[in-house]
Amino acid sequence: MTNTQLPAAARLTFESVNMRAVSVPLTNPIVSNVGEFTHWPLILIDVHTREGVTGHSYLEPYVQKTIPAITTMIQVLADHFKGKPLAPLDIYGDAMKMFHLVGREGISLIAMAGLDMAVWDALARAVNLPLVSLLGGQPGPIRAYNTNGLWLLPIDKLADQARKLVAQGGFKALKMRLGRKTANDDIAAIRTVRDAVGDDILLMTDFNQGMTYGEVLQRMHNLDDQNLYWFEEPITYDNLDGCAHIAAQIKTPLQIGENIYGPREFYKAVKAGAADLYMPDLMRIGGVTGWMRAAAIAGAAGYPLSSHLYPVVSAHLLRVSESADWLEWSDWAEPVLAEPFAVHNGFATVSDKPGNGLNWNEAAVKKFAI
Ligand code: SMN
Ligand code: MG
Repeated sequence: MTNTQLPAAARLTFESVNMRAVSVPLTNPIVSNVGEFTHWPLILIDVHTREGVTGHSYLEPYVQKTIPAITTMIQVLADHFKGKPLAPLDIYGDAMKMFHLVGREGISLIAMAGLDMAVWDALARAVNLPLVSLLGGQPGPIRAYNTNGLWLLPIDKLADQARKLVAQGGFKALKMRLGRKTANDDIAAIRTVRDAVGDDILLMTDFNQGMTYGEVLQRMHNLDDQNLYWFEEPITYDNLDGCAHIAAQIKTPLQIGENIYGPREFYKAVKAGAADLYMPDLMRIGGVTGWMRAAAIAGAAGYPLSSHLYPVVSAHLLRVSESADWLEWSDWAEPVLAEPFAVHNGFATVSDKPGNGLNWNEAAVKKFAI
């Protein structure tokens, strides 16, 4: 079917992209094995169509200095797709063909993901459906854990923060960061959080790739009886064999995925038996298109699938993922969003509004512009 044979509402043509960078302050600054951040940079992306519908997305580039490299790549793609049908799978395929000469991962895929999410948003808005419905599912709840704090802080700061994090949305699960100097320091941190919120709150834990394989073998066995819900990224993300060995030796489920670039790398991780649980990040897995392909692999292989950051858009995708598990809820982008994405009783809810749920608070975008 050519573009002109489609019903009018779905017949969209790529016109241009508009990008704005902002940096928003974090309520609980990040202190982790991947860096310390007091502010969180975001690239806000608007894809304009010739027919007048606009799609929104954002990227979280972590390192502010990399923003020009990412926006340059997005502009390269936008120039290439100008005047072409707004067909996300064709756009993705075409972009991957272009990228095989410079590498399909890293900034190439990050740029593609940013564009892809906005393209899908424009399509959903054009047909007046929430993204989840366009993808064949329905709006509704998804269970969420709070990731907004419990960084590698002094242990006496953890109890108060843990109680506040639970109260932020009636959460039944929190993520805390581990990988302190010694196993005993980690155990003291876990005890402090448990004493503060009780044993019924599930505790996800994240090492942010902070340990060597040798250190992990010792540390994980020490922590294996702490009733933790998962161990996330104990070692460098691309050591799939190392992850597989660790997963085979510990009782606590091993979680990875936020640093997997695209469905092909996702498939390699699954084939290597690198983890028990997976949590793709929309920016690195390749946007909506990349997510749907990775979700099919996880579903077929029987691995639970959670999300990493991007809660608003990820919630739509979890609702259509066969093995959907947990939404990682962060409020870091909220200062520039028109509507808050609240959690009640531990559940976030995908609404029936058209699109992926992202609209900008223009006054805030101005205020936080960089
Ligand atoms: C994380 C996310 C963003 C910044 C630092 C660390 C973490 C997570 O890996 O899974 O939330
Ligand atoms: Mg993580």
